[in-house]
Amino acid sequence: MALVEDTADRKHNLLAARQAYYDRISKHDMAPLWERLRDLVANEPKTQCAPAIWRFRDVKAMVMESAELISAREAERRVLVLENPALRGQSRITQTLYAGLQLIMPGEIAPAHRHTASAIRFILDGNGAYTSVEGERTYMSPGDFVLTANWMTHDHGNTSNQPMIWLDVLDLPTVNFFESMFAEHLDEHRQTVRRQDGDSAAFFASGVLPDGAEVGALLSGKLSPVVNYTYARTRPILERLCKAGEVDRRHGARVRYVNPANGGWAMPTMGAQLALLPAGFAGERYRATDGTIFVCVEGEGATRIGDKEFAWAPGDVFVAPSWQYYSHTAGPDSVLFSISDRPAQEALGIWQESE
Ligand code: 1HN
Repeated sequence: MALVEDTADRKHNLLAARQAYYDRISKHDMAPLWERLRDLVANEPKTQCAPAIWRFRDVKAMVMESAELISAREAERRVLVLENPALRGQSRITQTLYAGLQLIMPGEIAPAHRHTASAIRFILDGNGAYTSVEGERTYMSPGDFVLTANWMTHDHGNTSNQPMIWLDVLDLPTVNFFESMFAEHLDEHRQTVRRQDGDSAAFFASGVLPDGAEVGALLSGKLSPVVNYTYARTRPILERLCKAGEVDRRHGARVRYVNPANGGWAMPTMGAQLALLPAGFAGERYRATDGTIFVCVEGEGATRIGDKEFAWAPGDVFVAPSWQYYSHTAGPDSVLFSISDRPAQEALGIWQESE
């Protein structure tokens, strides 16, 4: 009996001594690793991020309302940030990616600027607004995937008679994590247009190259030369994949957006894909370490993420956190766009997937 008390006593003294020691070393900006190790090195990814969905039919009216309160010019970019419900206040949809819904009204301009963060636009609604990227002005339609890479000057405008809404995804949390953000504004609101709409895709993603093109830079480049991967070009390829029987059990008939010169991801920090889930598709479960943002482009279906089920329809944006199982089912033929930080994780050698 006495022995047990003695042990408990000694344990108590030891804990008190440790705590006193921790307090002392803390004053010198040091901490005991052994108290932290479990949090620092988990046996498998423990995501801070929650699965979530933003349904277009619920949020469109709120996005439209913002036009009555602020102009695109005053806002610089009139965007409602999609904040992961578990990461509120951090302007992010996953730990590494920012996402937002941007509205540009007829006649409006979003002024020219550039920054070290890379951006993509994925068009949800409206037709005929443009973005200009490094001298190429591209008019955009739903399903178009548009790149604004690191340090490329970009401005947007809407010369159509309808509002346009698109999804922006930027690697802002990643760039800010590395504390490597720079940004600058152009004197002119609109940059000079030096190329025809579609030049970059025609010149660099068509199986021919302009004679005299600098192939070396293209091949080694981490960056695709293409500005707009239009839905009109990509969608029929999904149909062909289906007909060719190339339907993945988990992902459907899927393509990735690449740098056409070398087959690598279109950008170094973010990787995007487009998938056709044939009518009645019941996908097998899958998980990977890249938390992934999905957008429904066509059709309707549902995605089970962890123990939650999210029904989706066109324009809906949803997010599957790192290492959580997900599986898709589709009603009619359905198209899902997806984007994640996979290229960054692959470059660092830390990306993993499992069934
Ligand atoms: C940006 O440049 C755009 O160009 C959209 O449309 C959203 C969010 C944070 C920083 C820069 C755009 C942005 C952004």
